[in-house]
Amino acid sequence: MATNRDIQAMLSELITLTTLEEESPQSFKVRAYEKAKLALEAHGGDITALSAAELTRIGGVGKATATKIRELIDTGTVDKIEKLRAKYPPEFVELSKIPGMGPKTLKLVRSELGVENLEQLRAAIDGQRLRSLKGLGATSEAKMAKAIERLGLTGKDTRTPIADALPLAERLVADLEAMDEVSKARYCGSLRRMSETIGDIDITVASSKPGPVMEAVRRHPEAVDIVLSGDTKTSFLTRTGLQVDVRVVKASQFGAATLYFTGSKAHNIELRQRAMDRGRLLNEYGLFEQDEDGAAGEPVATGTEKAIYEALDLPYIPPPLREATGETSGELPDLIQRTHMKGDLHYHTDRSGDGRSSVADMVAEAAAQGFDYLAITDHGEDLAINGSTAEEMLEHRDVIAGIQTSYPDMTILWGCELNIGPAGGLDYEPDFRALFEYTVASVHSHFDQSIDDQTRRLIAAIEDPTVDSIGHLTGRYIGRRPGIELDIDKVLDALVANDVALEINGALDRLDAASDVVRRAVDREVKLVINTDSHHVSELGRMEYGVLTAQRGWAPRELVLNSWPKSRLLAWVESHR
Ligand code: DGT
Ligand code: CA
Ligand code: CA
Ligand code: ZN
Repeated sequence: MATNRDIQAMLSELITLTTLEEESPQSFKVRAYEKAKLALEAHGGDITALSAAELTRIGGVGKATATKIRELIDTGTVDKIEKLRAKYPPEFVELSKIPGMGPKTLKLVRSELGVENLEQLRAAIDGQRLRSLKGLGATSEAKMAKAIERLGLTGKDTRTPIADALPLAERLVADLEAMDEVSKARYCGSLRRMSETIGDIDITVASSKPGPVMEAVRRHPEAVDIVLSGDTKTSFLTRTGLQVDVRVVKASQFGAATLYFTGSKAHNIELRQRAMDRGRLLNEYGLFEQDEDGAAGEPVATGTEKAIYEALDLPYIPPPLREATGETSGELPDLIQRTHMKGDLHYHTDRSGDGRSSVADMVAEAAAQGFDYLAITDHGEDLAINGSTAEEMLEHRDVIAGIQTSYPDMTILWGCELNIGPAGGLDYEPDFRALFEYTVASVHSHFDQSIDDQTRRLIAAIEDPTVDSIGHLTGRYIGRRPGIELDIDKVLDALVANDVALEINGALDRLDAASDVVRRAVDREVKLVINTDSHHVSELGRMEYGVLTAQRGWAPRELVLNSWPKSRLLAWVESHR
């Protein structure tokens, strides 16, 4: 049975494939699919119950799109997509992620140079064959080589961005947990540790009946290719070639198994050594007393990770910290937790061109999270069609003030997401900018400058007295667009000197600042702020991912300003004005 999510996935694929077919992301057909996708997302209800005629009554959904949606629901496939897939295999589609590889260029390298995949593209670049093509030169060749390198695209062992792997893993876990035979299921591995890219997904299931569980996994709609079919372990590939390993263990050994399969390998080695130092053995089945002959004897702890850590004289170590970077040897910080978060300070409404929910709905959703404060930060005027003029922002202020009266317990700040221009300039006149009650300044353009220029650019924005925080530091999209290059030490020093906060953006394709940057920021006591950057009411769950990324950077509660009580947060904001 197709779900709303399948329909969204189908439309995403149609957008990608049709962009290639029509040789432009601006083509009429591509725009129609994009409009339909946004309209259905905003619609919210169960789409699968609607007829084609009812679908077209949702504004934004055209007749051709409605027919394809019904085709997916009724037959499980869409003929048009099958045809396009045959013409554009996944390894070819993947090339479109490379900056500079627009659909026209892709078509050209395919027809002129026979390039079908990354290996062949690399060879063409190495052989300086790209520069012979119309519209390309030595410079674009060099840029592309660099982009391939920085995106981490490596052909066969391509890693999957967390934004693609996590929703899939959550869905698989939910499907497994729904089975009567399953008592618990959890995704482990690099995904649970919040790595930015994932080699494969590791799922551990607690069940006393592995047979039916393995059968369900083999029949799962995501499993298009079974690579290993065992009694307690099944591995399969998804349509995009991502491998999923599912292992079944006894409920009494679930903790030991999830500990082992969460890794990292280096963390496991430290734990095993610690066990040996205590005359014990640690493996994927549990922590055991060691017999005289060195074999595993009486179990000490097996059922939960917490019990095993305790028996090793360690506090519970949250998965994002399990990287063998000091977590088993010293004190852990008083780590930030999701339950500490008291507000969101980077938040859009449909005042922004790319915002998709009304200000009333967005505020209601924030209040439903129990937030004590909220900063509405729609885009400044320099962001072309997505931005707002000064007059529009003033009207918006009145709208927000009107809504504020209905939420006496939540303080709503009238804010702005300022655009950091190519040389560090910001939107509006300084006097007008100073009116905003809170600002986040971010890079949205000019990704190709030198590291020195980018560093100067960021520091200029940080030094501007109207800036409270820096949003998504590098502007990267994991696996799709490398961010700007920065001298991180200099930027962090400027943040401290100007008491400007560094955002950890919870959008899964951003997770920016990255956890390694966060850890360096924590060393310098840079103030942090964890935000969702929501553009739609469905996006507030990103707070959890932001918090996990902050944990991965060892962020203590004290440094995260939107975990502070309202009075303290407002005093800090006030001190900046
Ligand atoms: P990935 O999949 O490359 O993103 O990274 P992981 O960390 O998910 O690695 P994976 O899938 O190869 O293995 C999952 C976990 O299983 C790993 O984090 C730790 C554990 N593990 C796997 N092989 C070994 C091993 O040889 N020794 C130890 N101690 N642990 C292992
Ligand atoms: Ca893995
Ligand atoms: Ca694995
Ligand atoms: Zn934003």
